[in-house]
Amino acid sequence: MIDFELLASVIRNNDNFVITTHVNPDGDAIGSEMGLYYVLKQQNKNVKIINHSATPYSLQFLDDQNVIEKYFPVTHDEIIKNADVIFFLDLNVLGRVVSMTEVCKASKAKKIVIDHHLDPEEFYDLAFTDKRVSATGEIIYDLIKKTNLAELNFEIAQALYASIMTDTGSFRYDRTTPKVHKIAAEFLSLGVDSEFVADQLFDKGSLGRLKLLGKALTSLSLNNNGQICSMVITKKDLEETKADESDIEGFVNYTLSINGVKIGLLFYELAEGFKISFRSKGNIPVNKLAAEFGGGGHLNAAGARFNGKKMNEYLPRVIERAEEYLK
Ligand SMILES: [Mn+2]
Repeated sequence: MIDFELLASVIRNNDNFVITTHVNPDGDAIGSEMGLYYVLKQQNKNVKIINHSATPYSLQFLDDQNVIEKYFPVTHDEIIKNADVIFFLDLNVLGRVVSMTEVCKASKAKKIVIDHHLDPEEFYDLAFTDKRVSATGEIIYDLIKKTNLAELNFEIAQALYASIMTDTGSFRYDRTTPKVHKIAAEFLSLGVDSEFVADQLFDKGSLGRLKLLGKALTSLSLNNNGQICSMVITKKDLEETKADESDIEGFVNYTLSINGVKIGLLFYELAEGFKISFRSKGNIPVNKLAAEFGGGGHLNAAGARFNGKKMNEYLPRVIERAEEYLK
């Protein structure tokens, strides 16, 4: 159980806050950051949101006043070093802040994780985590409800609605609990426009993104009697379609949309090395499969990065290991 009073007292008793999240932020990352930002602002705190990655176009509607800053050492290192508290949202491994890792380590700030992934790495002073909740945004909602830190207003509701909508796959995945729907109902009653948010989140793609999706879908192949589906995206695919890494968000879900598939794998080449996204149905623990390759994540959604490695050499081995999890 999360001790919300402890979290609230940390907020009340400090003045200078930095909020950050993981590389390639998704709707939960940006939504929970904005939600927490508004909570802290209602307490009249000094708050900076500083991220390794720029905010993807599809999430910029959550930050219409441009408060999120992309990390730039000259501008931000002193702020990060001298903050009282750094909040790490929606991540369980410090390395997920990539270029900000070292300055965060060197900071005198209290390091606080708010997250819903499994098995957090111990880099923090305090962690407020619950792997049963749908999204980090749901924890921010509970913080508001269980303490009197902030009033739930439209801005917060819209940010947290985007969090939950993203991380539940639009209210489809297993942690779409009755509570999640009650929270969503409350957000709608505060004026959140479900059609607008869905349009922003899902219908703001580029032509390049769809062309890349075309190539990715053409690459699909099945193994293990149709129970494992893999998708491959090469550097060349990205170049030819003029898409970028953030466009790949969500592609992996197509692997699970085929009848009979229990494990979906997306292999994609980076400038240096490659990355795999793992997805599964039911109780197949792809976070354990990912961990075999130095990655991690949730039971049904995980990832691993391979720096300086060749994708083609790993592909058959990963599929072979995945087969073990179907036995
Ligand atoms: Mn999340």
